[in-house]
Amino acid sequence: MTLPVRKIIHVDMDAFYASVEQRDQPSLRGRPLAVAWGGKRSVVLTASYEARPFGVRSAMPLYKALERCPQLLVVPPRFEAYRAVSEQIRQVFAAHTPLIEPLSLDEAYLDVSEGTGEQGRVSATRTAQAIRAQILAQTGLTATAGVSVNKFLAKLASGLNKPDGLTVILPEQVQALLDPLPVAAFHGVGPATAARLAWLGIQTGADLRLASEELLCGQFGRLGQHLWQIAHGQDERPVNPHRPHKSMGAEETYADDLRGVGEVYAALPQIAEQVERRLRRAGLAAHTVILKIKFADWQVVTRRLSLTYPVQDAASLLEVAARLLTPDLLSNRLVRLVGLTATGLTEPKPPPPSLFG
Ligand code: TTP
Ligand code: MG
Repeated sequence: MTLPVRKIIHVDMDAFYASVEQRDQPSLRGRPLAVAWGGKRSVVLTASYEARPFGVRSAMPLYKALERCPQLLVVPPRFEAYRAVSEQIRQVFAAHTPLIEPLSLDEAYLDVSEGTGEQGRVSATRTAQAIRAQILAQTGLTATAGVSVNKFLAKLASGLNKPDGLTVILPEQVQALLDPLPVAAFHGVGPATAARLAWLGIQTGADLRLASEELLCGQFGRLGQHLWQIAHGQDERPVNPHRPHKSMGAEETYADDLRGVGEVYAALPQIAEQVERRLRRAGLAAHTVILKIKFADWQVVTRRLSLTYPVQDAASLLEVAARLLTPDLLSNRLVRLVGLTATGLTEPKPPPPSLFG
């Protein structure tokens, strides 16, 4: 049985917060710009395309960005403006399909397999072009789109030709495109998985594609099957229209059980960084942090702490986790899994000087 071929579009606004600022303040146009809160823990939320050749990147500490680009202009974020644009682009999407999955304020997947027009199925490429043109007309901002047969390939496509681009990945191009990519470029591969794959001698898309499905499933369970499939350009994940995030988390299961507060604490930074990445991508911060521990006997305990300021960065998440991780929580038991979840999600606010005063 062959499944019907889907048509998926991934739309991503270019240098989103920075472009909105440049649109609204003409003096910022054509100049290297970072959007960032001021202050000690300040990081770059995004950089304009003029700043990127200097090596200024999202999530970089602001002081480092200023070292790389001393003439960098810095403005604080204005989330009401970004939310308003986000609303406008979602209305543009909705004119083309009801199957819209927003990933963040500036990014969404669209399933346009079924044409909405009288004429029935329409070309996904033409739909993507129309969406880009309508976004520009209505918001004054450029968007980049990727078109392909599934979510993974559509997102990969949009990343190939930024800013203000449109890329189509056809099925016959998939293997040549995926084979040379590092495994970290594949959906579902975080730093821990990348390290375990490297240990197995799997570094590239080609290595992943040629690995046996049994090996990957044996090592990674369901994730292994997913990895094998996406290395073959297969991704059956549907475009899921209703997905407001209530929480975001990351967890890690250890091949060798952890013993004691010290070993668990040492495991936390990597997990906190993953949670930070997810929060950043969604443009969200957390009022509450939950620490989850699963013991060797599979008993699970969780502890939570709520903060007056929402946090997003790994250092703050780690600070909270360290408060929750006390010797009595473990009481000398062996730990097989550690997780952190961020909940009470909200818009980021300027970071306080200290979380715990
Ligand atoms: P992205 O789409 O990742 O980046 P971008 O739109 O700024 O640039 P690109 O042209 O490469 O797509 O993120 C969208 C917005 O989300 C970004 O403008 C600001 C916010 N964001 C953060 O606040 N922190 C982050 O670390 C990242 C990656 C994004
Ligand atoms: Mg973007």
